[in-house]
Amino acid sequence: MKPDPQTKIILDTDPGGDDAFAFLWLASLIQQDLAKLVAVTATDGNVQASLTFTNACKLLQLTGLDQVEVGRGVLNPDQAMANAAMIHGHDGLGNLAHTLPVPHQNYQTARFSDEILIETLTNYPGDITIVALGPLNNLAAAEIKSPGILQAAKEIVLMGGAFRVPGNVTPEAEFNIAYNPEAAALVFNQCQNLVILPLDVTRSLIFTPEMANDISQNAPDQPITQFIQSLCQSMSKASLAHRETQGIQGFLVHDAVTLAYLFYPETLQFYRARTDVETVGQFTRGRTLADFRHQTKLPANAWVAATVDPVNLLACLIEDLKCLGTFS
Ligand SMILES: [Ca+2]
Repeated sequence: MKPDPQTKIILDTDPGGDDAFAFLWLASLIQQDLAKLVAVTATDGNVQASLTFTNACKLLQLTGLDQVEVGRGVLNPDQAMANAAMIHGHDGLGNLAHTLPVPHQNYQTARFSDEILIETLTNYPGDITIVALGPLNNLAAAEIKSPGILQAAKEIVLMGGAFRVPGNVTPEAEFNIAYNPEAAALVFNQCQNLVILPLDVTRSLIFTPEMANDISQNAPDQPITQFIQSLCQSMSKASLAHRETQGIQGFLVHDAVTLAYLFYPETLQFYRARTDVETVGQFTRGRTLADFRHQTKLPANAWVAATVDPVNLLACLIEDLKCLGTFS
């Protein structure tokens, strides 16, 4: 099933190595007229807000989408959780950001991401899909300023949480939720239009250097394919060092799974549930929960991905990234 070609997407992102792969996948789908990118709302997360803004601008420039507005991330008031530069490099893009084109957008003069979210959702109620790839600082800020605004989104498709598997930054919590649990809890509590792609499904999405080679072979000299190769090498090294891939050379393209849901839904299976975020536990802060009890409970607010077909999902990603190489 192909989505409505008029599907309008806001990408809320903290690039981020795996964000970059989601970005490139979306760029390919846009070039194939399957999606429209309305705005990018950068968010504080993997690295600080100024860097995620610049990285988002650079990725847009790389893919010929630099006319799209980029918002600057609302800062996370709680700085207790370290960012993820140990995985994504000090620049957020595997220390490769300097190899990408210099953006024309300016962080200091950019609008804040929550402002863009509020304006766009107000102008297109029921028509915007938010694809959220980082901590939910911007979404929560928009909801606080304009209560009810997030329900105006068609869907909020987010990568985050760990329901029946361990976390990745604490024994119980996944990074995007743990970085700002209060923001995540607010979004979970105010919305019934959530689609959650947790670690439960992303842990088996290992993108390997062989896959990068496969994508590159038809256009090895293109900046995009060279970036894919280099980023894969850099991320794989960090991921192996942090034992994220069961000893396999490669890295987890967590964020890309959001696009699989939107464009290749046959690669995933979901359950409908009431979900919540723990905000106070000494050991469980940032944990995500689904209520599986067979009794009266609060209404469901989310579809949660439970299983994935990683071979088919990665094959779809690879085929679309090959198209991107030939477009550039
Ligand atoms: Ca991310």
